[in-house]
Amino acid sequence: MKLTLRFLLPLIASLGIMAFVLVPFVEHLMEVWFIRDLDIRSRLIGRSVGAEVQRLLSESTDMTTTRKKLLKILIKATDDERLMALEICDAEGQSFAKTDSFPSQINCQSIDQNHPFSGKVLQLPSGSIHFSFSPIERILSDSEDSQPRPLQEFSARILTMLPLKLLIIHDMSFVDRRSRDTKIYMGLVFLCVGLVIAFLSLVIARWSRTHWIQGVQKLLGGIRNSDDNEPFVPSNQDFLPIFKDVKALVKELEATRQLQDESRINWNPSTLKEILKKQLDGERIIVVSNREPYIHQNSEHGITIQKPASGLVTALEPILRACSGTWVAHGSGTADRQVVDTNDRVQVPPDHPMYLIRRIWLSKEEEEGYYYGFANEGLWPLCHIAHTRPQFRSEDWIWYVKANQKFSNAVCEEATDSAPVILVQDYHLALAPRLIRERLPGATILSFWHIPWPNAESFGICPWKNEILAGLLGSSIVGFHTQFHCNNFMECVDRYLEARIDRETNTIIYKGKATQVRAYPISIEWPPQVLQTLPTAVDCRRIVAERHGLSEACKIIVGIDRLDYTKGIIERLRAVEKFLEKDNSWSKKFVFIQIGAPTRSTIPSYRDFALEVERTVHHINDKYRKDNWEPIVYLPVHHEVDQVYHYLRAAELCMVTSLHDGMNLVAKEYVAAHDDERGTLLLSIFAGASRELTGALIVNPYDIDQVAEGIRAALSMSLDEQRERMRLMRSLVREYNIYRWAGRMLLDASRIRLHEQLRYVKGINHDTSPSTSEELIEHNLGVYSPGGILRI
Ligand code: GDG
Repeated sequence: MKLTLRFLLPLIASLGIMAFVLVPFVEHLMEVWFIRDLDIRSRLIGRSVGAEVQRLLSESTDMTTTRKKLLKILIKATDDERLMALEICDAEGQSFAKTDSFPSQINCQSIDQNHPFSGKVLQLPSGSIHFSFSPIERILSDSEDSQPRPLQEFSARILTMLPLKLLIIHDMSFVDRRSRDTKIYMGLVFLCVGLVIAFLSLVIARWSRTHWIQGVQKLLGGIRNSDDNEPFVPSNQDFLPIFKDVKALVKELEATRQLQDESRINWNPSTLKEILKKQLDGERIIVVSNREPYIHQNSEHGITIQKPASGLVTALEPILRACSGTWVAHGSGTADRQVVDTNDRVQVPPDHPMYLIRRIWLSKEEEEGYYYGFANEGLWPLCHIAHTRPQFRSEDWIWYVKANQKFSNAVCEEATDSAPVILVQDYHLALAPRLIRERLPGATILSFWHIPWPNAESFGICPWKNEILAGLLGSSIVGFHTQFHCNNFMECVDRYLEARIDRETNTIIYKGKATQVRAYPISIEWPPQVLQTLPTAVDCRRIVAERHGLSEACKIIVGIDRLDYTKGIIERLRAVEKFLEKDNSWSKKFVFIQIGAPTRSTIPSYRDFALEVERTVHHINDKYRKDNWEPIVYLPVHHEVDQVYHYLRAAELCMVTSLHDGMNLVAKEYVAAHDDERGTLLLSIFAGASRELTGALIVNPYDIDQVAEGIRAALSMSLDEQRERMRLMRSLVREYNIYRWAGRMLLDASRIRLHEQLRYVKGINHDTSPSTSEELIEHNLGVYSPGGILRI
């Protein structure tokens, strides 16, 4: 119905307007024609009546008889339907003879002497009339072709009257009638033509619409069912102009739907692979980090492979195994150079290769300045605010810049196309996103900052704060573990850079490029691969107890960390001391095993810290040693992953007391290790994990009494309560696993890519900074809002 009206109304309106303009025009034209006709007619009448009048005059001598005869001629002539009246005037303008019907408003004086025959139209009360005159000058003989008679043969009176004039009045009421009829006919013609055109247009429109709908349906179906191997090309050329737009939109909608289904997705390696393949048009990703996932070391047994103690490696390695690709990292092992190919690449995992490591070689000076210096003596304490003073040296900064350049170059070399997906990891590579962006403008760069981000005042200490911020803003997305860190980052950008910040969508526009700032709480793989070959919790407990000579009743507490001053190891030891101090009846009934994986040991603050830990352990053990029982077992050596899990699985309590920690994966690993649903987690409120693992006993590590009380509560906790807490935490880690972490980032990245494609299709200039709110929204298109609504 709407379609019909859409066609009918404009047609009727335009035809109405045409009729309104054309009818008066046609009317005028017809009037002109009629007047011309009447002029010609008047001339003919003038001639024929004039001839008769002349003949009569030529024969007559008597005035009265002549007048009577003349009148007869006039009356006979007006017998015509349209000829209304006639009058003969003499040379002096006196009426000589006229018919009765001659209108009183006109007389012999009304004649325009100069224009005989050209009629005038006059409006009289009785209707319109056509008025003209014809001169009767010549005196003819009997026959038409004979010579005029000499004037002296006529009576003197008649001679004085010459030349006579014949006034001719035509009735024009028939013109009005015709005009009225014309109007009606024209109206009817317009109506009929209008109806015919409307009908035809409607039929054509309906046919075109059906044709288009079928075409678009085919297009959508074709795009949806196509894949990379069989790309869809529309057969109908009509759809080529919108093909790209529709393709991009279909993908965008699919991505949105996928996102809305995110909560229902069972996140595992295949879902991640699927996302990469379907949403990002590829299966390979490039990860770049300082730390490598496999370190080849020379040992007395030949070349051995070590998995480093690193949260970043723990998190990222399953992603690379799932997706394949290349991991660009510093080759830090003593045998690393021996195992790479000519392109510095090696396939890993060694027993079942799934992806490549591309190794970067750093000189001693580079490593000192970039890694130990700027990254770990500067940025690490700066971001952790753990009361260790950051050291910023300009020599270190220069090495940091050079090393970032080196890593970025390698990334660009590893890219197989112009728009790769690149995951830049951590604070060692803050400048890399911008350096990569300069060489690969089409890349999707996801940077993840694994450690906390401080507030603007604290960050302001860094002499190169602007460079660090600008470097990170080369990314498409910058991720942190918590929204709190995102806010701090945006606050810093606001304070130190000239950038536009849209807080509603957490987007920063810097130098014309949009960077989204999002919270992606990191996690671990579920279930951890290592558990497949791990003994049961009971067996692990037995093995650990045997190894350390513990009785069956002795409860095991573990702490597993890199030997880092941010992990709160000293505070943890003091809490154990306090626990015993408060209630010595626990003596010999528990043991606290602390694994301290050596880390950054060339840095003085780390060396001092390791010594302090050792001293504290000795002090407490000396204080509470009983028989051959010591409350603390300190293992300051690197352990293999399965060994780490043996301890986690064996423990009744795991202590994570970080003074400040981005997330802390040990807490999640402890939960994952306990499929027996036993055990308790004591967790620092300053670790990002405390936001998620609400089943843990949350403590302030600076409050030693509180932590000691936490130990007591955990060791006395009923099995039911342990189970309840553990179930809660396990379901969370299961659902929010590392595949979900990466998947969410990749989905966001895919939306950004689609958005970029749409902007490209729409012809929006990429290099201009959005200045209006509409442009800002354009930039933000593709941002997922928590309600699952895509902003377009
Ligand atoms: C950063 C952030 C964030 C420990 N000792 C050994 C060993 N480990 C493993 C653990 C765990 C990992 O190292 C440590 O992870 P964390 O998360 O505790 O911490 P960071 O290394 O500081 O990592 C942190 C993380 O990045 C991820 O984003 O959570 O906040 O600081 O997996 O099991 N592994 C081996 N031997 C050991 O002796 N093999």
